[in-house]
Amino acid sequence: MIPVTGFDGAVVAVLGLGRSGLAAARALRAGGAQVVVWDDTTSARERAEAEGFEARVLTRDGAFDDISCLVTSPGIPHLYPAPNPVIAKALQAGVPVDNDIGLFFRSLGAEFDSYDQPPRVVAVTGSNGKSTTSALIDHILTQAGKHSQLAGNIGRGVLDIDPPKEGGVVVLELSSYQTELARSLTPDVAVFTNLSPDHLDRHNGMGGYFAAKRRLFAEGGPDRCVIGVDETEGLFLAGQLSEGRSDDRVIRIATSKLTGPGWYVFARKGFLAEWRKGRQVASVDLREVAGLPGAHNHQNACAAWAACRSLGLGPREIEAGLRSFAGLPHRSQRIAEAGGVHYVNDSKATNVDSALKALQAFKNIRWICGGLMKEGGLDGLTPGLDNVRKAYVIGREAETFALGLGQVEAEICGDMARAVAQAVSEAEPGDVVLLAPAAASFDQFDNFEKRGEAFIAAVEASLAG
Ligand code: UMA
Repeated sequence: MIPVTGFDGAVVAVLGLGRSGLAAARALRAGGAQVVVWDDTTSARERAEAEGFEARVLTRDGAFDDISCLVTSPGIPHLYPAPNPVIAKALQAGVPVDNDIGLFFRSLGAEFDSYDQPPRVVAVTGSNGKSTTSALIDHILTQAGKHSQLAGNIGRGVLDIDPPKEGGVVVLELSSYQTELARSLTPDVAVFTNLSPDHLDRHNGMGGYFAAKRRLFAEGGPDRCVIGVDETEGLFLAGQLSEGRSDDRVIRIATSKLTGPGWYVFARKGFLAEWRKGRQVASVDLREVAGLPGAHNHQNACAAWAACRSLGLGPREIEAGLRSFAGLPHRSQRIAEAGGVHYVNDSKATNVDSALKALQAFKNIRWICGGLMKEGGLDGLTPGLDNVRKAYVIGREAETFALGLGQVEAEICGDMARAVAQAVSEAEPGDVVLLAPAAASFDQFDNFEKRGEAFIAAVEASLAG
């Protein structure tokens, strides 16, 4: 745990007692604050009360009279579509609103000033690939013998980590919810992977969403900025941050060739290349890297490469880390190979955009898809459908889903066990049985993780039988 500094003796309120909130409450208490808490769910409040925290109804009149700061959780709206009533109350009372990320950065500064080699923080944001990129950076650093810790949107509250060691690195995955609110945001290296529409209700549209992510690169911000320039927003951001055409502050990354005097890492036709001041510095064949299949993962590899170079690692060290990366569960996760057939779990592909990337990453696909359909229809999948041999459709809306797949042969299977059994029985050597649903899981599963686990269990059962 990282004790939060600056609130010794002050009353601080924590709203939301999930992974980030509870860790924040503990870290504030460790730093000497008097913590009062609230969560709209009774069981969450009771869990905190059992740890000795005082629950306070923060919407009642005068609730904020003695409070110095409100610390809130990312899942709780703080501005759009409308602030949560507790946050509205704090804003009306003129009480500063912060989150665990802001507390982390302010505490890190004070706590570790005495180190000869202060810890360095890498923060990764963007619409897609931030979990894989963050986990990959952490893996490469660990393999290279550095003390690295991974936290943030990836599932671990940032204040929950151990105090960083001398020369250690903290890798943070940050969502737009987190970057929009944090009052202190000072990473040493900041990464912007890419931008596509997401969470628009929470940011009042695309402009608000981009603005939330850009806070990571505020004036006087990171020493090194790694920016994906495949989209206009990334190009614009890189232009704003760079100090000249051949500067060292910005490393541009892309899925097409970049030329010029600057610092670039790009992946094209399966090869990663690093160029600096007009000369190629390194090149790696990513087609042999099993844990990172597909162009979207090659972009993640570029981002991780650039971040690790910024921390002083050499090309050979980074390449070794890429090769030994196993991938994250439920994201292009290779789970089995039998009789020349590969089995891949991409349950995280909950929308058309990410499912398309999975379809473009493989050939001869026996595709398990369907679930709770999202707005916008399935037309966006068209560029990937040539790689599909047959679709095995699951979910309560399987028939509607199958109708949206055009010319692709589709069988309505209904549930996961049946879809997998059918795909296994029909697969031929060279095929890939791929779960990439292009839909949410909630019609049949609690979440995408449970759906992925059901796929793995069904594959194991079918192969054993
Ligand atoms: N709550 C209220 N009132 C509300 C809403 C929620 O009291 O109106 C309470 C809930 O009862 C619950 C708590 O708030 O007890 C949940 O807070 P939360 O939703 O912020 O969840 P945490 O457990 O704190 O997890 C958060 C991130 N969640 C979200 O951003 C929604 C986790 O990212 C993150 O891993 C974790 O902090 C640690 O940093 C998850 C996520 O879905 C993976 N992220 C989104 C995404 O990736 O798309 C942004």
